[in-house]
Amino acid sequence: MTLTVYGTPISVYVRIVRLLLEEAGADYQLQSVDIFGENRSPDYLRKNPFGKVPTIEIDGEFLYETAAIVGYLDAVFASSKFSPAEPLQLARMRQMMGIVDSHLYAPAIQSIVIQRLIVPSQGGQTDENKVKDAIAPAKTAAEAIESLGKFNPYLLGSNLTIADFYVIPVFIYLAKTPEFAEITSETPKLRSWWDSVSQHPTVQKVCG
Ligand SMILES: N[C@@H](CCC(=O)N[C@@H](CS)C(=O)NCC(=O)O)C(=O)O
Repeated sequence: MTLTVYGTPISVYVRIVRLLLEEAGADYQLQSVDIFGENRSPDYLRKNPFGKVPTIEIDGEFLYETAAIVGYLDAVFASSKFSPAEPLQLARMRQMMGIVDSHLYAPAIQSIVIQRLIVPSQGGQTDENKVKDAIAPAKTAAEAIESLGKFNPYLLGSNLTIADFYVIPVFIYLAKTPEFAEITSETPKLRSWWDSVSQHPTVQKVCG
């Protein structure tokens, strides 16, 4: 079985997939596709018509959308050990993935991280209004995850799950911004989860 992950190692969603693959000890290659134009090339759009990374190729089949990718890879490479067997906890995992997709990624990454870290690094000026407006929705998402989680020691209990893989790459970037303190001010369990998982060797390897 030959597995290729197309994308850039700086992408949150590529990191979600790679965290699972590294934890599973799976053999794969990362084929660079940047998000500054290469992802809109005709060649890449044939693999993923939305121009998003990641896409994976497995024995000639292409698969995109991270939730579908990680579900597939977990089954094939890890005997589904990163998905809870108990139905409600499985639903909680998918709920957290949905919260990241629909309520955390946009304010945390597309607004706060882009404005605080990327724009200034390219000589631009942070749009403070964009940052300010993004704090409340990101805080709501963090508080929702806190209220749904078990935190002993991972989000859904004693085993790492795909829910952890979804939140970690967002927090890696968000924790570098001053807004992280406010966003997590009411989520002490999420903060101590973060203090612990951020030191994990796989997290350092994939997201460091
Ligand atoms: N729904 C997609 C989202 C993936 C996504 O947003 N990837 C970002 C990088 S983290 C991307 O490709 N951005 C490039 C662009 O939007 O042009 C998934 O779950 O895979």
